[in-house]
Amino acid sequence: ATVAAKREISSAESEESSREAKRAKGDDKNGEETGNEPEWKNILSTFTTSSVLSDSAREKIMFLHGKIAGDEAVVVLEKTPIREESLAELFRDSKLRLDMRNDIYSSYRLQAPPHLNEIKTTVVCPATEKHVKKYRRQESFLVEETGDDYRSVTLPYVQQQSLSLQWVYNILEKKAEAERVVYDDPDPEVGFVLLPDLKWDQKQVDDLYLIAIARQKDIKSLRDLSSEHLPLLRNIFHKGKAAILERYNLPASKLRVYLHYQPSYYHLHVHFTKLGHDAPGCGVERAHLLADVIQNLQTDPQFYRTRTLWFPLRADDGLLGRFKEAGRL
Ligand code: GTA
Repeated sequence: ATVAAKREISSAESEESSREAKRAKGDDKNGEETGNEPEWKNILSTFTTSSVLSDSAREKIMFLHGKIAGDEAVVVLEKTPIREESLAELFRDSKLRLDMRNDIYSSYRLQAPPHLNEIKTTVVCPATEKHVKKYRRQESFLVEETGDDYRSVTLPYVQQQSLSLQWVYNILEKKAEAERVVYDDPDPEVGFVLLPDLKWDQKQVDDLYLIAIARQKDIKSLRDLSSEHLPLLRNIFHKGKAAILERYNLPASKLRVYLHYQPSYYHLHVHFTKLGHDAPGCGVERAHLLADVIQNLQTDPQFYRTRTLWFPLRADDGLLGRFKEAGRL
């Protein structure tokens, strides 16, 4: 992991230095997209918190609902892991205050330099009610969905109520995150874009999280897959793993490659996370290994259109209400 982590840091550093060079030349893509260069600008200075949607002291994360300049917003604050490469600087440049000492034991408060003490912050604004619900701590229920349930209950709900896919189209059309893309296969049938997931700060390979977004726009989820999509799925699987090995020096044996069912966003995408990193949504009730998906479609071309699938839904998820109304719960 250390070698891989170093590789990641050095690749992040080289990306940063090439961005610096581009900024200097005035052709930084991100700068072009926004009309400004990325800068320290506190759009959260006017954030007013209306509620804590959920939090975890162990995971050091907090999900907040509130408003930014009158718009509904969800803000996720997450303390970042301590990085091995910054230890020397951390010990050298921090302030240390003794809390207590007893025999050979002592405890301290360490005040790190601000740049070693950043909080990864995700902002959704304007946020819809669906975003707010997604991040609120909720009891979940396991739902059993037959192929017929999908067509009569789930599909009509998904067609009416899905979250916007604008961010996906922005990535595919290089209107956003273009400088973050790790691999791009432009083929309209089997092509995809592989890039770091919103949840990954790219600071260390230990919590690596990338997503591969299919270029085909008409595949909503696992349920739409049939054997005709095998070339696309195999392409994502093989080229995605190769690109991660090349960029992060992480072999396929260290990767968990899967699809979510139900996903939050109904455009086919595949999650690549590091084995051992407990990524949200990687449990058996939601994650379907891409290797299994490929095998199942090889055995039965209509596997995912006909089989019963199980998945968890939160108590206030509208889809759960539809399953109840249909007498399926
Ligand atoms: N690069 O703009 C984006 C972007 N968006 C909007 C979403 N993603 C993006 N990636 C890029 N740019 O992994 C990523 C998401 C997710 C994937 C969509 O696309 O980060 P999915 O359709 O299967 O939906 O995947 P999923 O996994 O439910 O989405 P999401 O948003 O990650 O929600 C998962 C749940 O994890 C949330 O309900 C939340 O409560 C929980 N969670 C736990 N930890 C975190 C965290 N650190 N940050 C955010 N959510 C977290």
